[in-house]
Amino acid sequence: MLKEFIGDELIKALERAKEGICAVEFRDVVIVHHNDADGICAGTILYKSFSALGMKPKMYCIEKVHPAIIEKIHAREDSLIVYTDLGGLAGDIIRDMDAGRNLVLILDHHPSKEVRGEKILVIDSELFGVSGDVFISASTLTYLFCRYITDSEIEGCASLAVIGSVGDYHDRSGGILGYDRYALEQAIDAGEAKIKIDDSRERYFLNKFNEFADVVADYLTTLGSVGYYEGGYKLGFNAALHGFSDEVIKRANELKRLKDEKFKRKIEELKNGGIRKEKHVQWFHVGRDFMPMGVKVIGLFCHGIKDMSFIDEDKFVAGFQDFIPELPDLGRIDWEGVKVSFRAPAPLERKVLSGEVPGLDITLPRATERVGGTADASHRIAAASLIDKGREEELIREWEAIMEELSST
Ligand SMILES: [Mn+2]
Repeated sequence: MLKEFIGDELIKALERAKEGICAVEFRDVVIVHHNDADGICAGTILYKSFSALGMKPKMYCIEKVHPAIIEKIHAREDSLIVYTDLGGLAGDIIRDMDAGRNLVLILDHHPSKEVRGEKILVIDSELFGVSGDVFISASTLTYLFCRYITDSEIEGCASLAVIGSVGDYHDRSGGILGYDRYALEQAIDAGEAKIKIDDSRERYFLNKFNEFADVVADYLTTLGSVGYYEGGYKLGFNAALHGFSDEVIKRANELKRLKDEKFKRKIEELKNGGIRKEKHVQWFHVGRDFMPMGVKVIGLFCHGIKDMSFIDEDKFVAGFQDFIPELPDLGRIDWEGVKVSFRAPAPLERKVLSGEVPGLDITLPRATERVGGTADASHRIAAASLIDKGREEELIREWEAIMEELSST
C-alpha cells in the first residue's frame, strides 16, 4: 500500500493517528467539515469509513471555525471529533475549549500550526512540507487516513478524493498531481474513473455519477456554499453518497441563478449610490441580502465587481456581509459577526504587486486586530476577516489610518 510514498513523514503521521485513535475509547463520532466540494467529499469519505466500522457519525458542515461554533460542537464528552478541510489554524482554541472531554483529530491541508495536547492531533500536509494548494486536497488526505483506519479500500472513496481535488482546482496545471494523483490512480484501478483529454487538459469521468469530476464538484460547491443557510450541503452529502437525482441537479442550477440575480440586483444598488467612498477604499454592506448564501459569496461578489466601470480604480473595494448566528443543524450560536472581503481593481493590483501601495496581507490583519476581529485569509491583493457586528465603520477607519501610516513612511 502506498508504495510511492513509503518513508514519507505524512504517511507515518497518518499511521500514528490510527494508533492514537485505537488507543482511546469513545462513544460516538462527530465529523466537522467545510461546505465546499472538497469539504463535502472529505466529510463523506469519513462518514463512509466510520459507517463501515459500524458507527453512525454525526455530521456538522460549517463555513468557518469560530469559538462560538466550537463551543456548541464540543458541548459533549467521550466522542471522537474529526475536523476535515478546516481547523488547521485553530488547534489551540479547539483544544482549550474542549478541555480534554473528547478526542480531537484535525485533518487539514491549509496552512496550520502544530498543537500539543494529550487528546488532540493535527495532521496537516503543510506541516510535512506538502503543499495543500497543489498536491493534496483535504479529501485525498482524508481518503489516505481512512485507508489506515479501515484497513481496506472502500468503494467510491477514491473517486470522492478526485472530486475534492478538482473542486479545489488542483488540476489547474492540466491535471492533478502528487497524492491527489495517487487517489486518481486508485479510482482508475478500481474501475471508478477514466481520464479523458479535453483541449490538452485532463478531465476525470466518474462512472458512479455518470459525469466529469469538475461538473460534480461545481454542483457540490454550489449546494454547499450558495445554499449554505438552507442546508444545501445535505443534498450535496447525499449526492456524494448515492449519486445525483434530477431534483438535486435542478436545485443546484436554481441556486446558481439565484446567486446571479442577487448579484445583479446588488450591482444596480451600488451603482445608484449604495457605495461609500473614503480616501483609499470604497465600501458597502450587504447585510442579509444574500440569504441563503454563506459568507464565502461576499468575496466572490467583490471579485466580480472590482473591475466594473462604476468602481473607482484607484481605491480598494470592501464588502461586508452578516454572518447569520442561526446555523443549520447547529442552531443559534452566541456570536453576532460580520465578514469583510477586500479586493483591488486591476490598476491598483499592479501597484500593490510592484510595492508602490501596501498589500492587504499587511493592512487588513492589522486593522482587524485593532477592532478585536480575526483575519480569515490574507493575500496581497485579496483578503478577508471576521469582526463583531457593529464595528464595521471602526474597521474602515482603522484601515484608512493604517494606509496613511504606511504611505507617510
Ligand atoms: Mn480544501
